[in-house]
Parts: sequence; structure tokens; C-alpha cells
Amino acid sequence: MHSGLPHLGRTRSVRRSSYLLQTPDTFVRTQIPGTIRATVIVHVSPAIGAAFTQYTVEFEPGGVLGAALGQRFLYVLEGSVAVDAGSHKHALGAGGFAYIPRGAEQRVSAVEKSRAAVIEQPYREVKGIVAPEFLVGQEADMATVALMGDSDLQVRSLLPDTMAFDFAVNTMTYQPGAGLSMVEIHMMEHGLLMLEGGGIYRLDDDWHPVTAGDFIWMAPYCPQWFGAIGKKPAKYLIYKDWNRHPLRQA
Ligand code: UGY
Ligand code: MN
Repeated sequence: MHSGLPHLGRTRSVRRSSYLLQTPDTFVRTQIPGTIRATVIVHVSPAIGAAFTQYTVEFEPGGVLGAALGQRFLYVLEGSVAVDAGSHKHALGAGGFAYIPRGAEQRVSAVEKSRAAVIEQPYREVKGIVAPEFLVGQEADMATVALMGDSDLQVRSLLPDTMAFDFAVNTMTYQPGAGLSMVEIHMMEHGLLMLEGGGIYRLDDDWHPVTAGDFIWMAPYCPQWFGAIGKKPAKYLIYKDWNRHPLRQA
């Protein structure tokens, strides 16, 4: 019989000063202003020291997401989500994504039961550079590039690599056995959602098994490395702050 204490307080989730590994068994669902028939799982926010927020929104059919604070990036994980921003009206299926500039009037609603990853960040202006405009796309249609010449590690940049964008969102797909060619230590922070497969993530001085559904936040300068394990590819969606002077982080 079920004891009521199946995990006895154990979980793969870990919170350290330089990273957070959040596994689905520890997800807490909440509301943010404006959400209707939708709940959010906030993965990371300034409360932990991040300069952005990332959350997963789970919609009932017809559910609505509230207003954004700053620019918003949305990636549909499951179902179908309508994004309505002024003259732009799109229905996005799984793998569809939208970039919505700060201040844009918007309505993000679910056509059916759906889930989406959402990233919001204040925009860091640069004199002489025009802020980005609304865009939508489909992950599978984006160009795929071998990372450092390794054809077993493919990267798709979802946002254009221009100075107008102050963050990047990419997907990274590792064939079984593929791994990052180096341990990275960099100023930029990451929000990472495991989409498929799994492997071992080195975070700071710890090595963690990770699998689809897990979320990881890496603080600036967190040593990081990933190697894919298993019989199918591992794939993640990864946010990175980008393209700004190191003294212009606010
Ligand atoms: O772009 C990146 O920094 C990426 N290679 N990092 C990562 O996968 N942890
Ligand atoms: Mn990195």
C-alpha cells in the first residue's frame, strides 16, 4: 500500500548559490496577475539572483496568460497557443515560438490544453541600435549548426544574432555520447529546460543526472558541461543573456 511518504524527502532537485536544478517532482504551481485558466511554474526569477525570469505556463483550453513585464519569449511545448499582438496574429503549435517586444499590447491564449516555456527580461537599450520587433518562428525551420565542428551536437538559434537582441534562446541537440567539448565558465547566465533524452550535467563541482522535464538555472560563471547518455538524442532549450557590455547588466 502507498505509505504517503514515497520519497522520504529525497529528490534530484538541488539549490546551490551558483545553480538550481529543479526536477518536476518539486514544481510548485502558482498564479500571476492576468492568468485565467492557467497556472505557472516559476523556475527562476530575481528572487534567486537572476536578471530574468523563466516559467512554464500550463493552460486549460481557452486559458490566458497575463501581461509581460519587459520583453517576452514564448516557446510552445505542447498543444496550440494563439499569440495576438496588434496586427500580428499567430497560432503556434509545439516548437513554435514568438518574441514579443516590451510594452507590446498582447494576448496569449490557449486554443486547446497547452504548455509553453516563457522567458521575460527587461530590455537593455544601446544608443543607436533599434530595439527588436515582434517575430514568430518554428524551431524545426531554423538553421542548424554543428557546435565547434561537432556534427553530433547541433545548435539552432531561435532569435537573430544581431546586437538588437540582448538575449539568445537556442536549442541544442546531442546525439547519444556527444558532449560539450569544454567545461564552460562564462559571465552569461542560463535558463535551461530539458526537452528530450538525458545525460549528465556538470554544474559547479557537482555532476547530476538530468532528464526531459528538468529545469536548470546557471548563475554567471557557473562551471558547466553536459554529456548525453542513453539511446536517443538529448535536447534542451537554453536562454543566455547576450550582446551587451559587461558593465551594462541592468
Ligand atoms: O551557449 C552556451 O553557453 C552553451 N554552450 N552552454 C551550455 O550548453 N551549457
Ligand atoms: Mn554556456
